[in-house]
Amino acid sequence: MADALAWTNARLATCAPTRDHPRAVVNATLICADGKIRYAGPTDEVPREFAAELAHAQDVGGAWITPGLIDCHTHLVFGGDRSEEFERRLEGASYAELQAAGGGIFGSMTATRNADSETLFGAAASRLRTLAATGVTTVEIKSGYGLDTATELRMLEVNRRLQAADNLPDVVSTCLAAHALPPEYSDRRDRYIRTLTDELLPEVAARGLASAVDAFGEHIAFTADEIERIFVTASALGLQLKLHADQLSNQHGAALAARFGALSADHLEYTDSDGVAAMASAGTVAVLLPVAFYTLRESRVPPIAELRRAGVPMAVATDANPGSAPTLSLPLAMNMACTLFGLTIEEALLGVTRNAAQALGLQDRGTLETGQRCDLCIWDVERLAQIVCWTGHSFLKSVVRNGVITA
Ligand code: DI6
Ligand code: FE
Repeated sequence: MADALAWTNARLATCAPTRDHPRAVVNATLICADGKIRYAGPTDEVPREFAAELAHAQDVGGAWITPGLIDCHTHLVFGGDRSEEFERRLEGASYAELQAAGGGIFGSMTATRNADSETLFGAAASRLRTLAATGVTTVEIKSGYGLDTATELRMLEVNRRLQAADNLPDVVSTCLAAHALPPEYSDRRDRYIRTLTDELLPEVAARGLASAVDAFGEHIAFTADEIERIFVTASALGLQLKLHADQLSNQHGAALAARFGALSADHLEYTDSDGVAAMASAGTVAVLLPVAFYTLRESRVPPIAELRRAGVPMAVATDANPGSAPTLSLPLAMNMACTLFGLTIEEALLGVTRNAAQALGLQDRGTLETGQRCDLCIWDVERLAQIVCWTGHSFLKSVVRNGVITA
């Protein structure tokens, strides 16, 4: 078989949903060709057609193989730096106060508007490489620091260049122009929403610059009515939906996202039982962002037990951004999801693989199953919990993206 790669004497965390197959396969072999997984299962059941591949398979000495990690919520394209706000928060200022004083998202907005595309691209590519070194093979990137038509489009064009670049994780692009009301519209809220629905979103859809539209539903951002208008337009344009929901207060964002059939509702610290029930019936994924919770020293955790009981799929992401989640490590987010939110190791792993793929509407990745894209990580660990338990150390032995060994 052309371009075949094979690993044997492995342990597989398949992350597959099938009941009749154990999620962990020991004494396993994984064979990929033409960028796709051709076989992932017990070595003694490898079909005869793969005899040649098996003969040349690399013995990984019992190492664990997981799907390539998927970071399904980031804000990686931005100008400037907000470490000064970090210092202000150490002195007691709150995130909302900093934003009210023209900082927060507005600080990044000014720096992003003032940065040229080359600078934005170079900085984002460098951040993507750092994320990739933690095992990430797919990354979602939101716009949302332009907050005017020209700069939002420019951010999404940077996403497009990142998608086309070699040697970077696969990029999924989301339009988050409804991230905050820009100062020049402070007394014209309706006008800003109309700019999005009548001007920006149609152009984003026509040019295929994003596959989804996101919004920040919060007292410091947009109301439910405003988000509804954006969602109605985005849906009609064939774009998928996501929502920053109930992060700082209960705005009934989870229920709103579910009502529109959104792929995911993200944050969810203040989501109530009705929100959880609505997400469960709509199949909306709960994206947990514990690094933002940690950075802002929040005290209220998302309703994990209820989400679990209702069977809502839970994903875990970095929320990588210069303000509320300055990190470029997805394993750190997994660690915090366990330590701060009480997820199990298996939930954290499913949260950055199968459930993260679902949060992005991607069906071709997130599990180690025949026919899936060959995105995988090989970990030099005895137990998967080691990956999550340790911070600041990488157990990665190798990363394969789209059938190509990248690390
Ligand atoms: N919630 C977040 O966690 C990010 N956006 C949002 O609506 C933070 C964005 C930032 O602080 O720059
Ligand atoms: Fe975010």
